[in-house]
Amino acid sequence: MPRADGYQLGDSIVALATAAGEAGIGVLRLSGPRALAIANILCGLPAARSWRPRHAYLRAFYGSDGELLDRGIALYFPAPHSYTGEDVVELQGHGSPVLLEALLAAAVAQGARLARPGEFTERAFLHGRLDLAQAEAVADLIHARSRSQARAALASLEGRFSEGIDALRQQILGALALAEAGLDFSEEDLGEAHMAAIAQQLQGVQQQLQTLLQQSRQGAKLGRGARVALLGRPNVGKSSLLNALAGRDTAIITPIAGTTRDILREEITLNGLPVELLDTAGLRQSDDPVEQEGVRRSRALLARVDWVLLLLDASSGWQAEDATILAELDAQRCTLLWNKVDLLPAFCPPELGPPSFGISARTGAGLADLRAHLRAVVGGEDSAPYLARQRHVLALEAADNALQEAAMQLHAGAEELVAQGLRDAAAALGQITGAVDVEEILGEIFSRFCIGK
Ligand SMILES: Nc1nc2c(ncn2[C@@H]2O[C@H](COP(=O)(O)OP(=O)(O)OP(=O)(O)O)[C@@H](O)[C@H]2O)c(=O)[nH]1
Ligand SMILES: [Mg+2]
Repeated sequence: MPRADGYQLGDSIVALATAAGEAGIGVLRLSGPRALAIANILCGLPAARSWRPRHAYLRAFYGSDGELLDRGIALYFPAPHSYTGEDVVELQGHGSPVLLEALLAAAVAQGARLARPGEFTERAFLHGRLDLAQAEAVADLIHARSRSQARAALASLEGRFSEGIDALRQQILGALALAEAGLDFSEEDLGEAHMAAIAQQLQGVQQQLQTLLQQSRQGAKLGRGARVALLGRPNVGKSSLLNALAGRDTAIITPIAGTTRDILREEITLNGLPVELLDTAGLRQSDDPVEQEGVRRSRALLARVDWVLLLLDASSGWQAEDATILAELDAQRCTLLWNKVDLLPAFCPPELGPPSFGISARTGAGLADLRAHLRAVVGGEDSAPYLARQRHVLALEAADNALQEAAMQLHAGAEELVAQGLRDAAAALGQITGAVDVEEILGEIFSRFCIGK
């Protein structure tokens, strides 16, 4: 199956499956029709030697010049019972980058091609070992930054998401068959009983799709994490709060207004939910072109965040500039934080609309409550039943639109268009698992994997 980018399923590919750097062991993985022949040569054996499947051999590993490189464990997984669905050999040696590079070079000298990122998993998909959503879950599991993400990615890898999609797609195809059967009698109108049967099925799938859509939105949010911006006048303590929440001195803090010019990022985890915190330049009128650019960037950021923490200075109270900033924000997606409460004997936040907290970035007062609040507003209370991607959410939305269209056309009695709507919905769902032609998106999906997976 040659592809424009030179992809050849018949190639035997090789990569280091373990991360670069020194470690206890390092694993070289070979996949393809010549995997075993190449492994035999690397182990100093005749190329045609057969191996017991899934048996751990202790073998010597030789470099391309025939020099002994290492001694380690060798495993053979014959097709189709392997990760890729092809013949796979794993050589597990000492985790020395020097040795592993030499072993890799020896495999290439014997005709193996260096695997592209994600190519092992791409082959697993092409051989039907995994569907596309499961293949994506492999990468998501590897890249998980929290236990919740890892748990949800594993659920997707185990097929929880794909099963839901497949079941729904089958039902839509069932409704389509019914609608198409009606088309054969185009002389008469669809019988009323027939119409009612289609309507009932359609209603059922629409309901199930809503559940899947809501769950996958949750899953996509867990996957990418939430993005939260710290905004406010200069000197109110935005950078101090970033450092306090992140637990390290990322941002420079000074008593000089206008210290932060660029957007600074820190990732924190709120009860399993990764949150990207963004510290911004204080919003004010300035003649300094560098600060002006910082202010412009702070404002531009607003469209791309899930939530805004508007910082206020409790010691100076509500100011006209604060009101100006608040007016620019979506009051449904922001929280008011009265910082520096340590400077006051007592503090009770005034009622201004959005939720308000008194905090001190300096002493840490109120930060535990703030974390719990933020977790609730940006992440919801529950973790997602599986991990999903924006691509999946968009496909489900497209399927939802197509089903609505089908329902409308059914109402109007346009059978031909009912069938078309159902066909479109099934195709949109098929894109998620790769059940329909997805050739053009494969490169994009697998290029984001690490090499060796
Ligand atoms: N007493 C007290 N001082 C604070 C607190 N948080 C910040 N400060 C002080 O306020 C000053 C400004 O803090 P920054 O964190 O740099 O403020 P900022 O909002 O990032 O300022 P710009 O980057 O200039 O917009 C520094 O002198 C901090 O030490 C707090 O909770 N209590
Ligand atoms: Mg700052």
